[in-house]
Amino acid sequence: MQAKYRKDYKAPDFTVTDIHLDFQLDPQKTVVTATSQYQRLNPESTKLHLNGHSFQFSSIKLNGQDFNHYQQDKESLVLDLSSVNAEEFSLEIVTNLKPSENTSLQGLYQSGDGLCTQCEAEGFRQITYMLDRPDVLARYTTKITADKLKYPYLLSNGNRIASGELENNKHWVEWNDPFPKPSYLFALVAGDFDLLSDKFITKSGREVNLELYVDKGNLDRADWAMQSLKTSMKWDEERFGLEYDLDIYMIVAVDFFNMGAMENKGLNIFNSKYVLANSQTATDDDYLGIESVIAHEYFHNWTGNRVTCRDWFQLSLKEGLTVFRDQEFSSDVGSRGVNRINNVKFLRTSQFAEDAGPMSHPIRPEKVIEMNNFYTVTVYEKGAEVIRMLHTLLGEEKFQAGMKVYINENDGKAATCDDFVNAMEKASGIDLTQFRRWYSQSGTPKLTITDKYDEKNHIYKLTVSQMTPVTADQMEKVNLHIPLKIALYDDKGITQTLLRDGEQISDVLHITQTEETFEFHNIYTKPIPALLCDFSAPVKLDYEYSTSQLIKLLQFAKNDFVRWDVTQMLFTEELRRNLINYQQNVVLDFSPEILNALSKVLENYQQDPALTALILMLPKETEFAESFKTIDPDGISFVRHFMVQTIADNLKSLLLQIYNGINLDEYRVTQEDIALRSLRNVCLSYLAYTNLGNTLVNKHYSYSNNMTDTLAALNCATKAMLPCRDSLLKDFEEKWQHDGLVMDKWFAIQATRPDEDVLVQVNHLMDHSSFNFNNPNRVRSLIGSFASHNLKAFHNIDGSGYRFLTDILLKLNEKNPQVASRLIEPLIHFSRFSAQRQTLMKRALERISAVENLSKDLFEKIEKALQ
Ligand code: B3K
Ligand code: ZN
Repeated sequence: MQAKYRKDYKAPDFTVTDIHLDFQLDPQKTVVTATSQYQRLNPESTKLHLNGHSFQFSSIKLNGQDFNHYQQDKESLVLDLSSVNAEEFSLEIVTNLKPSENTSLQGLYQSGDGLCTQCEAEGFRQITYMLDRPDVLARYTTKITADKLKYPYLLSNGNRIASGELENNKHWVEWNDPFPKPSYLFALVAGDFDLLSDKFITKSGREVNLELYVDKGNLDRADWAMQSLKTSMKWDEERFGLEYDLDIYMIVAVDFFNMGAMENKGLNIFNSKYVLANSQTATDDDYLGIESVIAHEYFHNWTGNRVTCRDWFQLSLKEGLTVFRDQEFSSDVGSRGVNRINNVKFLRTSQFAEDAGPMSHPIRPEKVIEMNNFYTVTVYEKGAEVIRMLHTLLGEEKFQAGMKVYINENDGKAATCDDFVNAMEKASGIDLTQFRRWYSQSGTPKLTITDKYDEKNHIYKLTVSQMTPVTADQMEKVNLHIPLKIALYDDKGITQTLLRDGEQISDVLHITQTEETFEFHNIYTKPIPALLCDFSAPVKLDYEYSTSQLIKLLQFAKNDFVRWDVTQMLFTEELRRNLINYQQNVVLDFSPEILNALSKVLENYQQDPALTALILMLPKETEFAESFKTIDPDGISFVRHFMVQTIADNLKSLLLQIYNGINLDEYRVTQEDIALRSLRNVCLSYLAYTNLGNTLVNKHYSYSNNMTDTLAALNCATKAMLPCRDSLLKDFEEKWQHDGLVMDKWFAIQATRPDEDVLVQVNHLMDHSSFNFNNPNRVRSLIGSFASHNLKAFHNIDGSGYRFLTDILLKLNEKNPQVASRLIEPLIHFSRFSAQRQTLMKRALERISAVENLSKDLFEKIEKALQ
């Protein structure tokens, strides 16, 4: 299969300035007539390569005349224009589509009773032949005709400009989007919905109509999304000075969707998971997730739509930046510390693993077979970290000045990552030459730090060396420009001023060399260093902290992230030590100092309940696994369970006191209440393992007036295998079986049960009336949770987990390759498992790679893994 390389980019020979799309909608046969105005940009060029597949090609006309100088193959139509002299011409192309049979959920497809599109990255070419590349920007008008009863709403990008009634119960609506855009931002929706309308007045006084479309009967779950949209619009004006540009902004929630949401111009299409919420159906995390995805898609209007990407290798230009923007939004409207910790948790588990595995790539990839495989945690989350480092190096004011330059110089254009860094450099005057390497180098750098205290001269020295390990895609590594934010504390927890030769210096050290030493003067006692405050760079840290240093930082560090991070180090060390005990058949033990430190944190919970909850949460098995060269699933599971049990036994009375002391009657989605709920539920998650467990959890479930608490109880009952669990699971199922979105939570819990026979259960559940193999949300919650979050069962040494996933992947390869390609991830990371498991995993991959019609998506990953 053909790979594309970043270095081969060539500006297009032709472009489209205007396109008119006519859709005669029908789920069995939709007729699309695309009339486009083409311009020849390269006077030498006589061949026009159009992309297109998976439709029935009906006809083509050039300047209104039938045209037959073309060659057609599986994925394109190549027009021979040697006889066409004009620099501008029109093409009218007619295609026929079958949305009801399109299970790939790309292009035009059916979701429930409605029809919708997904065009990013290369889905537009499943609708008609087109120059389907992001650097071809055209003005779109779209006329949609359909049955009036089945499809009362006909939506597309931009403004509604005309509509009318036809015979046979049909009607039509025409849309015009005044902003030129690439084809990947095109969208169409047709269906019957409930509509929530609102308004937003922009800072310059323009009125914008906000329309949120949800399935009939779901209006009571739409308010939070609408509120989140308005908060996002206001925030973007205040923090980035960016105002919305059309008179209407629409969001449609659909049940069948491959990812979270899509930022189509003026018409966002969302996975209903990221729209629908009320206290009975959604957890606090769901609420926060919705707020951030609504914000993310809205922010794309400027970073993605008005300024788009020149080619798909530049994806992080819009995604890294927009993730950074949504993270900043969540931190401004919620808790900065909590957001930072959760983002780092995700980055460390998923992105670090990706960079250490067969799919390792820089945030701006060099080589791609299937573009959909590169919507990765590296491009998104590491991409956002790179933007965050720029923000740290420049400071808010210069960063915002850089944003202005970037937007002004690139508005209406397709830009590159270099354009962005150039704008930052121009506005700030800061040299970013070395920093640019973050865009082309993959892998997680490691900072090794040692220190020396010179008691006589009161000088403290930190020696920092950097090294990026070789990755699957790249043998040679160079030094990066890494901002390292530090703080020094004395033994009592007093922050030491950072001085050099009497002058105060920045707390951000610029690491640029293989090894360098930084001196701090006037330090009168040996300090305890807090390193990588706020996780100032996406790196691994190697500094030999003693347990007592870590405990002190946990007690007095000013930085929330640092307090959480040192606890992670303490937990990881405990696990590592005990894993050796386990493997050598020695009794396990838990350090009393750590238990003591944890109880102090709990005693002071009122200072910061949210942070207390995060500190107390033991890393998941999969999170622990991340710190091992060779992963022992059974050992990690055993030792982690021991740790939970020990904390529960030793801190029981304190946990119970806090649990009982937190009373929240009414359910409110406020930062304070979310924090208290999460702390109370963390307490419960330990108490579940004590003799009070069954009573407490049962009560927690029956008194709950919201999904957060209900789900917490269900989780505790399942993980601790309490006697009440079957009745709770049954009760939940009876109450929610009509609602797939809510049942996803139940499926995920079932898939991560600690029971030996969990795989039998999972297989069983695929026949459950709420399960639907064609719905990506269902597949991810049941099968994805099993493969990615049930470490022990998936990696069962009998190979049953691998065989199960393989069978599923073979089915999905044909139906929905994008979902298959996400699901295969745990299988391609075999190199960190024992030889016996590796053999089984490789065999599974070989079985998949042997099938006919292997999708590009799976081919690319399997090939890299087996290389
Ligand atoms: N831009 C879309 C993702 C498209 C994924 C295509 N496979 C959503 C987002 O990042 O906002
Ligand atoms: Zn995005």
